[in-house]
This record gives sequence, structure tokens and C-alpha cells, in this order.
Amino acid sequence: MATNGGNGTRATGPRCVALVGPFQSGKTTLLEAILARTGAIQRQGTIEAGNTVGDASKEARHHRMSVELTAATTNFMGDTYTFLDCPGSVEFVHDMRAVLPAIDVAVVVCEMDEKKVPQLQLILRELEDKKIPRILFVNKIDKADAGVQDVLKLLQPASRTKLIMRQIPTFAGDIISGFVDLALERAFVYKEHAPSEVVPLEGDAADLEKTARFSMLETLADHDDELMEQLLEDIQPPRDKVFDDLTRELREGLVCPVLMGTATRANGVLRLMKALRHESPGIVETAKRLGVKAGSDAVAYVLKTLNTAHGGKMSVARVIAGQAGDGTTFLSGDDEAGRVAGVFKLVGQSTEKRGPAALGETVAFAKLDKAKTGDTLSAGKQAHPALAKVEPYPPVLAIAISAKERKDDVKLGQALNKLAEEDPSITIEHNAETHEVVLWGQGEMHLRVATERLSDRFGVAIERRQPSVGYRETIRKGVVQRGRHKKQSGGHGQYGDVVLDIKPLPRGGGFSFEEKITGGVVPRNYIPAVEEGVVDALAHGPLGFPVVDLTVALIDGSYHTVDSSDMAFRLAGRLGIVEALPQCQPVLLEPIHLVEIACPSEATAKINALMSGRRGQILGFDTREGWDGWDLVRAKMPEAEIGDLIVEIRSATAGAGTFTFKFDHMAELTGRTADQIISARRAAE
Ligand SMILES: Nc1nc2c(ncn2[C@@H]2O[C@H](COP(=O)(O)OP(=O)(O)OP(=O)(O)O)[C@@H](O)[C@H]2O)c(=O)[nH]1
Ligand SMILES: [Mg+2]
Repeated sequence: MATNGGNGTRATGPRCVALVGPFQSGKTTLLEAILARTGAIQRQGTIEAGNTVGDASKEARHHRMSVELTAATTNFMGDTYTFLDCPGSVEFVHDMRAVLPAIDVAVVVCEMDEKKVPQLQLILRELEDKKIPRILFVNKIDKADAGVQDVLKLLQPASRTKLIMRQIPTFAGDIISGFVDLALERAFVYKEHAPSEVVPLEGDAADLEKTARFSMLETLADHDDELMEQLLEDIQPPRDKVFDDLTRELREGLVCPVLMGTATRANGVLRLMKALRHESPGIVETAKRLGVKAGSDAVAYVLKTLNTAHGGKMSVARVIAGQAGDGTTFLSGDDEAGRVAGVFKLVGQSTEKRGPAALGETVAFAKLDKAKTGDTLSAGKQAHPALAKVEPYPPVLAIAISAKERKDDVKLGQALNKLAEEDPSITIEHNAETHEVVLWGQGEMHLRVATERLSDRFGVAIERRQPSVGYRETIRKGVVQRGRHKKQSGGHGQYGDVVLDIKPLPRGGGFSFEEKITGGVVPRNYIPAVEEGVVDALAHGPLGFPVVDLTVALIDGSYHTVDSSDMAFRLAGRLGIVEALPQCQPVLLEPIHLVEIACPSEATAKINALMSGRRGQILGFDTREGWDGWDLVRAKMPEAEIGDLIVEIRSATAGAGTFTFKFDHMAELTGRTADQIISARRAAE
């Protein structure tokens, strides 16, 4: 392992760092500060001015939030660093989850804000579970007050590993003016958009430093017996040893160091970069974590797929083994992923052609036609086993869409494919029954951005609607009904005559057809046509919905040797049903789903109330396995009420709650709600 005392100048290899954290904590601003501080850009832009490298898409600027990943590569002290600025909103979380396997370290940007702790906890959990080393960066220190000294009290509950304060703030009056680095034992004052200045460590700050440093060392000593002994014997550990421990314990995920700063002023950014340089793992450790052997043929992991404005697909990928450049042919699993035609360095939307990508570098490969986000690409003859498989969370909200103009129908289909390619947490469903194209996503904003992209990026203006609920209808009583189709027009007539015995089936019984013809009153060859006619009519019952849970028997009828035909019997079967159903006490059926909501326990009562208010039937709740302080509420709930359920769950749980649902059964629905549904259906027709 590398030993380092702080400021060596040797290269330590390319890094790939994700900036993650709760919504609006300042990740994109921090990226901007890093790029400015490391010279990748001339001036640090701001979210407010809409001129940052990240969030460059029209949708992100418009909503002033990150709606997809931004990758930017910069250089610091002789090494390349690629930062992956991830959206903080839970609705866009897939872009974060997809990159985690291949990064060296995550910088978790957070705030001293109680309301954002549940979200922070979710993100840290994900990193802990995947064993990704992580550093906490407490941002917006300019807005913090003396309470910032309670960082651990506020934030430790969000982390299962010990947080370790690397820095403590220093004050000028009530305002934080700088910090003491506890490993270096050096005091700094912040300068706006310039490196912090070293100042003497003296007075109160020196005393506070002693105490804080001791508790940092104590935490480190949990995983270092030698250090523990030194502390017990009051021996000052050498600085190199402290750095070595910080490095090792971060890399092994035993601790999570905490740094602080103000992204808008680029305060604390240089210390963060130095911590990344000296303490975070590099490609060697990351390849080991992923089980990739060094020296093999090129292996790369696809972090994100982009369709650039100037045509052409780009696969943002990190090289985990070997190297890859123009002409490299990649496999993904057993399939060809394509042949690299162009390697690019990315700084947000700006692309710069470059030579082959070396081990550990993160670049964009052009023209890998078949590569998908999350693919493990290998250049050898034998595909490398997949490094990770990140399944998107199941979608929670849907809208039905169509092209505003009929002529765009084909274009819409192509655009939807690209949309789903860029964002696998969107799914597209073609509902054959309602002829709707249904877009499923992770929330309101997610779907809104998806539709904006369809028009802005792919040039298809669309209309959106609520997707139809899968209502059905059934019958409560049976009837025997004759259906006769008879026409005498000109020469050839039409003749079909059937008697149908219609009976309800129990719920879930579906549909069955029987024939009980004796004496050939309806010839055998016409019977399938009768059934077809019955099925035709059942597609649209008297209430306007498909009819289910009934059985129809053909019990009698008559035919004509010349005028009977398949068509005539089909019409007769259909007529029989159309005339019979209104006499059978038709009743509406609505789909009921089994819903499982995961929420922090404080919110469980609210969730229960929410469910009951939406015609939900609570089945009970349990503690969520492996999730301290979380519950799992189970309920049965009508599909119509699930529509925007996620919106309310999130508002009741500070954005942390989620739910899953699956179809359970169809239930009869009567009364006012049913009447409204039926008349709405009539109006629509
Ligand atoms: N006072 C203060 N405001 C900040 C700081 N960093 C960011 N902000 C502001 O916080 C808001 C959100 O900043 P972003 O950089 O977009 O945050 P983000 O984490 O990228 O947001 P999402 O990607 O949407 O989750 C903006 O208004 C920033 O100007 C900071 O250090 N101090
Ligand atoms: Mg952002």
C-alpha cells in the first residue's frame, strides 16, 4: 500500500469518483468548483446563472436540478480524475446506481439539514451494501452556524459505518471562517475562489483540535491495535501512520471520513482533492473489488449511454483492465457490442477526441451500437463475466402518451427506444386492449422530463393522458337467449340461429365456451364461428368494458342449407350475447393490487391513514428486515387509487418511502364510484 505524508508529487493513477448525495445538496456546484479549481474551466459557473458544466441539458436548466448523469474529466497533480455528477432526486436515482460498481470512491455531498437525513441514509446504505468506499462532504458551510459542531450527532444515524471527522470548523464571530485539518494538524482560513491559506494553530482552536483529533484517532484505533496501544500509553502516533490508517480504513470501508466546505466559493475543494489523491483507492483496488484480473484483455464497464445532438451514440465507460481505443471490438456477454470508432474525453457536453483509454480511465466510446448501460464490455475472445448487474427499481408512476401529430407516430416509436436506452428506469408498455402507449417511470418529474426530452431532443411533440385502469365487467345472473341473424337481400341470403345458455362463473373464472348441440341442429363446422361471435361481443359489455367470469353454452339453434355461413353464425353468436348481457345484472369489476410500502417508522401512521383514505384495506405492518427504524406496510388497494400514490408517499416520508405493487384480484364495484366510471366511459366513447 502507498505510504503518504500528504504532498508527494508522483502520479497515483486515473480515478473515477461519483458525486452523490441528497437532492439539491450542491453536487453539481461542487463539480463546477472542482473543475474550476483544477483548471479544467476558466470560471466557476453557478446553477442560478445556468452556466455550469453539469446540468447542461435544457430540461436540467429549466428545472434547476440534475436529471441525468454528467461526466467530466480533469487533471490534478499529474493524474486524471473523472467525476460523475449524479442526480440527487430519488426519481433519477438509477443514473447513480448504475455507475457505483465501477467507481473508486463516492463523495457523498450532504448538508446539515435534518430533513435530508433519511435520503442520506438511503444513499449510504446503497454504498455500504456494495462496499464502495465513501467520503462525506458537508457542503454549504457558509450557511451553517455553530451547530455544525454537532455534525456527528446529526449525520451518524444515517451511516452504519463510523463517521470520522477529518476537519473541524473555525469561526470568526458567528461565521465559519476556516477549518483545522486534524490529520495534518494545520489550520486554514477560507479564501473565496482561491486556495485556503495556512494560519497558525493557536488559542481555542488548538485546544479544540486536540480533543477532536483524539476522537478521530480513537475511531481509527478501532481497527488498529497498535494505534490503540499508542493512544493508551499517550504516545503521539507519527503523521504517516495516521495517514496510512485513514487510507486503509477508507479503502476497506471501515470508516467514512467527513470533510466540509462551500461549493459555491470553492472552499474546502483542494483538501477534498488531496484526500482523493492520497487516500481513495485507485483502479488496482477497484479491479480487485470487481474480481477483474490485471493484465488481461480490455474490460470496460458502461456507466451511461448518450445519444448526442450531432448524431451518434456514446457509451461512457471505465476501463477496468487492459486498454481500449479506436478499432477495439467489444463483446458484451455472448453478443457483439460493436467496434469503437472514436474515443472522447468528456467535460459535460463538450467532447474532445483523444487517443486510446488506459487502464482506469473513464472516457466516451463512440459507435458501440449494441452496448447498453451496465454492460461489461470485453475485448478478448472470451467475454468477461458481468461485473455487476444493476436492475432499475420497478416503476411507480405511469402516463399514457401519443404523438400530437399522427405523422410522428413512427418517429415516436424510435424516440421512445432511444429514451429507454438512455434511461433504463423508464419502461414502455403497449397496451393492446386500450391501444395506449404507456410510459412508466419513477415519479412525476421523471416522466415530465421524459416527455420534454421526447420533444426537445428527439423532436416529437406529444400529448399525455392518465392511463386507463384495467376495469372489467361481469354478470350476476344467467339467462338463456336466442340470437338469430337473418337477411334476405337479393340472391343469397344470410342465416344463423343459436340459443345460448349464459351463466356467471366465480371470480377469476375467466371465460369458457361449451357446445351442447344434439341432432346437428347447428352443424359442427359452424360452431367455432359461434364462439368467435361470442368472444367479439364480450370484448365490450353493456357497461363499456371487457366481460369476464362467465360461461356460455350453445344449446340449440337452426340452420339453412343455402343461406348459412360462418359469418352468419358469427353474427348470430354476437347478437345473442349483446341481447343477453343487459338482462344479466352486469356489474363493474376493478383490479385490486397488493401494495407494499416501505417507510421510516415515524411515517407509518401517516401511511396507514393515507392508504385508508384511498379505499385501501390495510393488511398489517412489520418491521422491514435489515432496515433499522423502517416499517413495511401491506395493503390491498384499487388500481385506480394507486395512480399517483408515490407522490403522497414521498411527501409523507421526506422522499424516502417507496412502494411495490402486484395484481391481486378483481373486485366488484358498485355505487357512486362505479356510476362515475361507467358514465365517463360512455362519454369517452
Ligand atoms: N449557500 C450555498 N449554496 C449552495 C452551495 N452549494 C450549492 N448551493 C446551492 O444549492 C442549490 C443546489 O445546488 P446544486 O449544485 O444544483 O445541487 P445538486 O446536489 O447538484 O442538486 P441535484 O443534482 O438536483 O440533487 C443551488 O441553488 C446552489 O447554488 C454552497 O456551498 N453554499
Ligand atoms: Mg446536481
